[in-house]
Amino acid sequence: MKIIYTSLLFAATLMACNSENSTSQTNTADLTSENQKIKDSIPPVETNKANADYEPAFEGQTRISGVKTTTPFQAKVITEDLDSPWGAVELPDGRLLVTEKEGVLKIVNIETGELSEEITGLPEVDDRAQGGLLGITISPDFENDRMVYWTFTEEMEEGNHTAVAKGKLADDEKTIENAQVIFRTSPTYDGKLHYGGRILFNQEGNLFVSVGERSDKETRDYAQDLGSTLGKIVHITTDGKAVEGNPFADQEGALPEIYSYGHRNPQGLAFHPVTGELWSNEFGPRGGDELNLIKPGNNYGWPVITYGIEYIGTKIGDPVIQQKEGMEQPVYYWDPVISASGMTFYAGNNIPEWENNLFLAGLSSNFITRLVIEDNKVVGEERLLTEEGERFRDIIQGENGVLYTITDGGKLYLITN
Ligand SMILES: [Ca+2]
Repeated sequence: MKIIYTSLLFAATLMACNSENSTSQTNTADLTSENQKIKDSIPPVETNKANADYEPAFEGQTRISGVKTTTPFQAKVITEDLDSPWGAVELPDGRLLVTEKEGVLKIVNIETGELSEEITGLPEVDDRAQGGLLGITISPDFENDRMVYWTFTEEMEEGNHTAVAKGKLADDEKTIENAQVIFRTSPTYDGKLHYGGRILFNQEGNLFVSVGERSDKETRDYAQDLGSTLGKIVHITTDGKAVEGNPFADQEGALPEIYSYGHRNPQGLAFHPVTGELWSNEFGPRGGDELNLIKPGNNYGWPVITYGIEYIGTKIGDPVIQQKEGMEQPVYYWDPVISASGMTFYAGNNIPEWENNLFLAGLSSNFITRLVIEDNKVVGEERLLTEEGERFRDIIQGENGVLYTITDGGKLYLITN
């Protein structure tokens, strides 16, 4: 009886296989799902135990299948002489303008690896702990106006805050002329952590700036307070004014510069090359780093909902919840954290396999995370440059299709095929 049953089962399985084979040879949809299966066969890159026992809100929100780059590529060290570089932007001639945390701005010649002298004329920065000279970008019309925009920690009598400044790079490239602070986040607070600090132009010529909530328990709730710009992504003009049409412009008691809120320490900002949508990553608590798709007026939940726990091990929130109506779920989260700072989408031609993938520079994780994103969902994750042992601080794409990444240890890498 048992033998007959097994044979029947075998025959049935054989038939099922045959019918599957016959359709998959002619049906492209099946071929796509075959490719998907191959992709799925790589286990998730994260194998360490999670800090929290929380369930994701949807399948694939964390620990997605691994992917592996098949195109050969190289990571070449251009210089190792930078001093705690924090942000980088490419100039029209291919050189990089780089901030150093202690308050120094320099130009790196990619061909020779040579660093310029310090560019003077920037306001003083408070570079204690996580503060300093932070993110940088240039005017979309830089070739004509030579304008540079940056964020930094500005010291005041009662504490400090993240500020945005602008100035003109002199023709001799030795100074920033007429540097002026155009925007100050509020309130000022006497602390040394969570400044956010990335800055990015959109196509309309306005700025997005990521701002942290200053970390301490007494400042955390500002992330939910529309009367403060802490724990926010702000959207301002090149004069530091609220962009017309910002989501809270007409709401009484709300600051008009706010674009999205409920953030902890958001840093990476990048526009998707195809959809044009704004994405951000933020440092979460222990086990709660997030990737978010940023939409105007949305609440990203901190400190009400989170997938992480306190660094001392206690749970966060009263009640302890990970989902709430009216609060956005992260597209993806990491537990344990990857502590990513800068990020960029790849829209170059050098490595077609990477087209529209997201690259995040990881600090304590010591690697670059590559995410494959389809229909606003993460479908694959890879870790790159793991053997370098560096704290990766920022990653940008050059016009010529290469990636550049800078490290706390002072290195600048060029990544290409
Ligand atoms: Ca969140």
